Amino acid sequence: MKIVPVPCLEDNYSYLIIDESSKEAAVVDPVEPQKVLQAAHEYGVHLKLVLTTHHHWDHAGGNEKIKQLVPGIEVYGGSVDNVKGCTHPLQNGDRLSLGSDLAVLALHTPCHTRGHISYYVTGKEEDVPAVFTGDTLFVAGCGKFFEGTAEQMYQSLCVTLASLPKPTRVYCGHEYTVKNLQFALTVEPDNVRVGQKLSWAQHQRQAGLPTIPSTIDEEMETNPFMRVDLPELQGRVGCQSAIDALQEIRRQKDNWRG
Ligand code: GBP
Ligand code: ZN
Repeated sequence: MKIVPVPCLEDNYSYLIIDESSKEAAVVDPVEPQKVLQAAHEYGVHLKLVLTTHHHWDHAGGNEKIKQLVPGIEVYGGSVDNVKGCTHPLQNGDRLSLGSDLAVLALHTPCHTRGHISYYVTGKEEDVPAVFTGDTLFVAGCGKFFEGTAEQMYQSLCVTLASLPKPTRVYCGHEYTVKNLQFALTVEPDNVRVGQKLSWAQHQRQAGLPTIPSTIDEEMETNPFMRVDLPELQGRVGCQSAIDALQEIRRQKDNWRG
């Protein structure tokens, strides 16, 4: 399995997921189809599937165009999300295969949007699994609660995604890492790993490099939204439950001007 990030728009990421044996590829959120086709050409791969994380235009807005450019491409998206150009609506737990070695599992991770899907991809025995989390889980952050509740985001982040194997690589929908870690330090000023990751992320960005992938393990250690089960963190934001703490941290982030 090979993953190629394709930066798009201001701070979005599309991704090519390549099955190296067959040279078949899937693309996550191809908002600028030309850039994705260019990358597919460079790697000599054939695009078979579009995996849409959610209906927002900066993720699904390229679907109609890529269908014109790649006849026969299959477009997947959450069945309750009204994804533009969707040909194959997905439910939680649906499985797809890509080429000879890759398997894709659809995980319903609602709250940012009602039908948001994260895609968990596994390959050959030696491949580390990957999850494409769209605008549900960002590196050190999470998406705004546009179409759901703190209960749903808790389920999506702290149950569904947190249950994946710890080494799973996390590929998210936007490059928000530096701001997210600066905010994370306001919640947990003594979290050494947050401070260390912030200076690493600043160096990456100054060098024009991405800060993805993260891992599920790293997110459990540094992402305040995934740490709401910790009583210390609940205490710091004046809450007595994980869901109240998640709601409160989201409220603080919505009002935070870093
Ligand atoms: C920033 O920090 O860079 N520009 C600001 C915030 C995802 S994109 C931008 C923002 O609000 N981003 C959204 C988010 O969830 N951020 C998490 C956070 O700030 O902590 N979007 O483009 C957003 O989902 C969109 C598109 C939204 C269509 C609604 C519709 Br309808
Ligand atoms: Zn979004």
